[in-house]
Amino acid sequence: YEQRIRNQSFLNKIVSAEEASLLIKDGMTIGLSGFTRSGDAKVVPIALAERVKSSERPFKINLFTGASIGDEVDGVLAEANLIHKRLPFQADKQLRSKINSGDILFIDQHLSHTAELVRSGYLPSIDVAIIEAVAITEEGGIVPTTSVGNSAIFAKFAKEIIIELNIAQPLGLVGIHDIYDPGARGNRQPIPLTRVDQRIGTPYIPVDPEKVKAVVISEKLDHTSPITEPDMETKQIAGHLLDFFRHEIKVGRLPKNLTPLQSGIGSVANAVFHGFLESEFTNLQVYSEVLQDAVFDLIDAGKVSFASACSITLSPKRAADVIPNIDRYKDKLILRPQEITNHPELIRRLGLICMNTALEFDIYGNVNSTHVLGTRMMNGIGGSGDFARNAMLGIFVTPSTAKGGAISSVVPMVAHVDHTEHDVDIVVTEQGLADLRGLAPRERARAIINNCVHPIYRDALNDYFIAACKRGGQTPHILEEAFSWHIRYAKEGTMCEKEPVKI
Ligand code: 0RQ
Repeated sequence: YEQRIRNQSFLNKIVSAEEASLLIKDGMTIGLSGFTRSGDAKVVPIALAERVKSSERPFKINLFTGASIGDEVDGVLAEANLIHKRLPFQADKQLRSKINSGDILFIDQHLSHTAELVRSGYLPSIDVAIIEAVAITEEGGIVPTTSVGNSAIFAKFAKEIIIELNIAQPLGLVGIHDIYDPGARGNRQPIPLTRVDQRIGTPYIPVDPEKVKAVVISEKLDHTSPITEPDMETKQIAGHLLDFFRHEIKVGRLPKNLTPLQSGIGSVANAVFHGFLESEFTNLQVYSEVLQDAVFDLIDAGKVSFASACSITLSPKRAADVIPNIDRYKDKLILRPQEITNHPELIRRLGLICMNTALEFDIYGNVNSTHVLGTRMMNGIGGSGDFARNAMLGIFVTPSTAKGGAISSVVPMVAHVDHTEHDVDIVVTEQGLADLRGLAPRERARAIINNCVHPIYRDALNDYFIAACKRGGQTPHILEEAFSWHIRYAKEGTMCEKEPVKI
């Protein structure tokens, strides 16, 4: 392992995953590497689950990560009832179900906030950080694999560290990371990043070697899922957005190569980036959290000149091509801590165009990204709030209906608010785009009803708005009817007043 462990003192810390898992005790708070199923610490948490499942004694941990991690850890730990409290984001079926039944406590957190909360001591202190690494430097620094997430802050504040040295990940990843710690608040200086392609830190996570109690050799790759190919609806959404960008260039509000782009994850977000492939846009830059397949397609096509993010999350097919050949992308890529990728100061300074996905939005432009029917957690707010609030253009996209037309994604009032009307500039569905900038609430409602609502719901929403305006108010509503669409869906399985529809 000499090529990967470049500090001799770490060689005699090598132990099995089972042995390392013994460092984790009941009641501890554990910080894991991993961001959107990428660079996850895996073998030690899996060994922990195996060990604890077969024991009679109750065992619970608090589990902190960068964002979602693979089902093999989140799902298994949730099923084995090992998680007391989880933060800041998740996307696992088992875990979601236990969160919604109240068996697991979940803090749904802006992804840039976790590091600040750890640093300030507002969260339980981290007992053990488990970090996946591709190498350990001469100084004893940790070189992460395909994500940085919260690993640097966990390693800094953890009492003990376990390194999962993943020898299946290529050494070509060394040099791709840029780790910068803004330090404690009170005496903090501006973050010296003014360009997407700028390096401001070290290519490894500095750690106190004394805190590293175990090094576990791993060959387990992340469990990613295939990306849903763009369909008619998502292509239409991308089309509306590209036309909007063309218009903004024409009137002189955006440069020809736009400003740096951020996009959320999922099928809609990927399709939007895909839309750039067949477009005239070139020399684009990406300053995002996650780089999905489409960003690498855009780099290959010469359309994206540089991409900065905190994780690379690819479909298995694309990963098999990109990761072993990561050297090819090295001069076009930087991976940073999520505190830096999602930092309000940098998002504002760089003038980002931020595109995230809504579950639903209302006639005034308030967005719900997280709570189905206002109560049941889907995944979490993730970085969407960090970006939307501070973006130059805060854009939310969603198909106009869900569940075959039984749900309208545009409703009188959202049943949970993640992004208030003040943070939302543009909303887009396959029906069209509403530019809300400079509009008062009553104007916003007109723009949204005219452009974004599916025809089967348009008249009903229009009727609601007209009746609400008769009651008056800065933001007119009929409070006793505001959630009637959600209530109807819960009772009758459709929001539609007429015959149940199937689109
Ligand atoms: O469920 O598959 O069971 O039918 O929600 O919807 O259309 O497949 O879209 O995969 O892009 O996910 C908002 C959840 C969208 C995601 C959300 C149902 C729909 C389907 C998924 P089924 P789609 P996507 C970067 C930024 C918040 C975090 C974020 C998300 C399922 O994008 O979690 O932006 N975003 N982070 O049927 C009830 C509605 C619905 C609905 C859709 N109004 N009511 N169900 N669905 N609309 C990433 C990070 O920060 C890490």
